[in-house]
Amino acid sequence: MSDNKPVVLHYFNGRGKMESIRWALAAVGVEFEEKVFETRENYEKLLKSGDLLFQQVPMVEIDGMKLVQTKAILSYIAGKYNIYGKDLKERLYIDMYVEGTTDLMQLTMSLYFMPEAEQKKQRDLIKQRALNRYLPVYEKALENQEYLVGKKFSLADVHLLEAILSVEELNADILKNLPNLQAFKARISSIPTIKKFLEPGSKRKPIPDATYVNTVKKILHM
Ligand SMILES: N[C@@H](CCC(=O)N[C@@H](CS)C(=O)NCC(=O)O)C(=O)O
Repeated sequence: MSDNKPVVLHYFNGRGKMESIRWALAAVGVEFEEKVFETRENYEKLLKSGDLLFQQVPMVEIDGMKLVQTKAILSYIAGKYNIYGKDLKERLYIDMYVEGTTDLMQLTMSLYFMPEAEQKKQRDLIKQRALNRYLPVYEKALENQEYLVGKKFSLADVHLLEAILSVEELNADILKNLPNLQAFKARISSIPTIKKFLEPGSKRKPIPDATYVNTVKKILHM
């Protein structure tokens, strides 16, 4: 089913649900192009094309297919590029860890779309959930382990690094009392493909600003 066409991502010009897909592709060293929509017209054109199975983005053109649903897209990339465990049990753990980091990142993702007055409460919630629910799980899992699952880098690792960075943007010292996660962050950030993605000029998207938030709201009639 493979072809030589480039991988093309269809999304807004910002992080959102697509950012984890950018991270995964970057981690496995796959180049991609982006078709970003800046206006409602761009978005409607894609809607009318019938290429969005559920009339939603992210959409990714890969191997002659037009994939939607973030989880499914991540699983496909992880399976295809061998970062999805060695057996069903490892895959299950990768899925569970990825769902955990997805839930945590959902909190940071929605923060930027909230009215100013509600943001303080959300920031407190993010910190509390990170420290009391999510990060301790990963800290424990990394006790005497280089990677979250098995002895090999997986989708769970790249997803966790993305989540750590998104929480650190709001709380710089969030890893203060989490030594395994500090070491993990340094280790995963130094993997050459990931190191490159972390450098300026990569396709990693910046922290959402007002322009991005307003563009998305306008396009989606939010
Ligand atoms: N379950 C889907 C949800 C996708 C989703 O909610 N996409 C938003 C943009 S981030 C969208 O297209 N919203 C327009 C709509 O739902 O009509 C996924 O994880 O990919």
